Order: sequence, then C-alpha cells, then structure tokens
Amino acid sequence: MAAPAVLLERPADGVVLIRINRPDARNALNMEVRKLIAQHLTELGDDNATRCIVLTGNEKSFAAGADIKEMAGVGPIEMIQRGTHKLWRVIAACPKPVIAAINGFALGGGCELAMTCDIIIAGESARFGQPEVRIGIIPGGGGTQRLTRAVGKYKAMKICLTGELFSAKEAFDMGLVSELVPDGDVEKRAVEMAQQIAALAPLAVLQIKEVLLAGQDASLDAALRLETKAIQVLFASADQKEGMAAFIEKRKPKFQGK
Ligand code: CO8
Repeated sequence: MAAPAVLLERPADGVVLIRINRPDARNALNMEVRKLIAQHLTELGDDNATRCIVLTGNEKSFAAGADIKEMAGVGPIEMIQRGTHKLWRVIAACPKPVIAAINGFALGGGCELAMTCDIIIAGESARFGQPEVRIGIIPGGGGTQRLTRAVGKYKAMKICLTGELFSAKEAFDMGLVSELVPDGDVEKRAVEMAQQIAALAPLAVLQIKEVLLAGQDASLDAALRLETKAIQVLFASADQKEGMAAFIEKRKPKFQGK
C-alpha cells in the first residue's frame, strides 16, 4: 500500500509534526494533501494534548506549489467546486501555533502554505518564490495579500510580478523567515522551538496568536483594545496565578491550560 500523502508524527510532548509526503512530485499540493492538512489542523486545533504543531516536507522540498498536473485541464466551475479556497481558510484558522520547517522549495502554494503558519524556520539552501505568473495564473492561496503584509508592497510586487525564486537569506532579510539555520538542523530546531512553546501557558499562547492575527486587520485602536481584553481575561486563569506565584517563589511554573 502506498504511504499516505501526509504523515503525522509526535516527536515530543505536546508537539505534533505534520509531514507532506509526495517526494516524487516535490511535495506538490494536490487535493488529497490539502484536504489532509486541513483535516489534521482542524482535529489538532481541538485536541487539548496538542500545544504546538510543526509543518514540514522533506530535505528537497517543503512544497513546490499547487499540483500543476492536477489543475492544468480544469475550468473555473470545477475550481469553485473543488473549494480549495475553503481549505486554505481552514488551514489558516488553526488556533494553535504552527511552525513551518522549510528545506528546499517553498514555491507558489508552498510559499503560501508557509505564510499561513506563525513562525517560519528555513534551511540556508531553501528557495522561496511565487512563480505562478510564469504559468499564466496568479498566487491564489493568499500570496498577493499575506506576502504584502509580511514584506511590504515593493518586495511583494517584485516577487509576484517576476516569479523569480529567492534565497532563504533574502527571505530572512525581508522578514519572511523567523530563523535561518543550517539545512540539517531545520526540523530539530523547529521541534525544539515547538517544545519550548508547548511548555508555556497554553491559554496565553492561544490568545497571543488570536490577538496578533486579528489585530493585523484592524485599526491600531481596535487592535489594542483586543489586546487589553485578552490580557484582562487571562487574569481569570489558574495559569496566571501559577506563573506569577512561581516567579515570586523562584520555581518553575506548572501550567495546566486552565
Ligand atoms: N505540480 C506538479 N508536479 C510538480 C510540481 C508541481 N507544482 N513541481 C514539481 N513537480 C514534479 C515534476 O513534474 C517532476 O515530475 P516527473 O518526475 O514526473 O517529471 C517532479 O516533480 C520533479 O520535478 P523536477 O524534475 O522539475 O525537479 P527539479 O528539482 O529540477 O525542479 C522545481 C524543482 C524548481 C520545484 C520545479 O519542479 C518547478 O519549477 N516546479 C513548479 C513550481 C511552480 O510553478 N509552482 C507554482 C504552482 S501554481 C500554484 O502554486 C498556485 C497556487 C494556487 C492555490 C489556490 C487555488 C485556488
């Protein structure tokens, strides 16, 4: 039997690793992969034991974009019926922090998938790009919008209009990559960071992700109010009492997500 196109691993307590597994197609995102990622993120989002998620590919490719062979012959009605836009929304809506661990290619829908994640760790030889314009389409998984918010109009325009690939170092310098590491360390570093986040106060972690993302699309005043409400609510949590007591008593806190 063929291996599933997406694998789930549990490398550490509270950490789940989702691995895209289509090595022969440079991890191109066919419908099966997109549905499985959406399904896993929905389930893990509801799973109390999962505190942080790592999304990765293999050493050659995170994901080389949407599967061109699967979409080359379709028309607009079939595109609507496939509902891939809904899957992107499900992926982006995961309430738990998701770390993209990138080796090799993160192109087109692969770069867009990385941009739905919250932290991006890339190997030094990783290659990024939005090459859709070279095959007669545009970035359709959020690329024109998330990329612009991440790196600004002038970098985003250049990337989308030329379709040229760019290096992990360039991605890091323009703020698209959170941490640049040697190729062989990408997954290890991502899991280590996920473990670090998994050990922190779970309700605070969820609030940080929610407020930070919701605030990006709001006015500064509305976003600051969101932040204020979130911090006020956390004073009702056992973890706030425990975290502060542990600091004062000079011990490690024991967080319960309550
Ligand atoms: N789709 C399908 N198959 C692919 C893809 C892809 N995106 N990328 C690679 N493959 C396949 C190749 O066809 C090849 O298959 P085969 O062995 O059967 O010929 C195999 O993977 C290996 O590829 P290469 O031989 O080309 O490997 P290289 O290492 O020489 O090159 C590259 C790797 C640079 C990644 C190259 O394959 C490439 O340029 N791929 C296409 C990249 C691209 O254009 N991506 C954008 C796709 S469009 C997109 O993502 C739009 C998203 C919109 C989503 C929202 C819809 C609503």
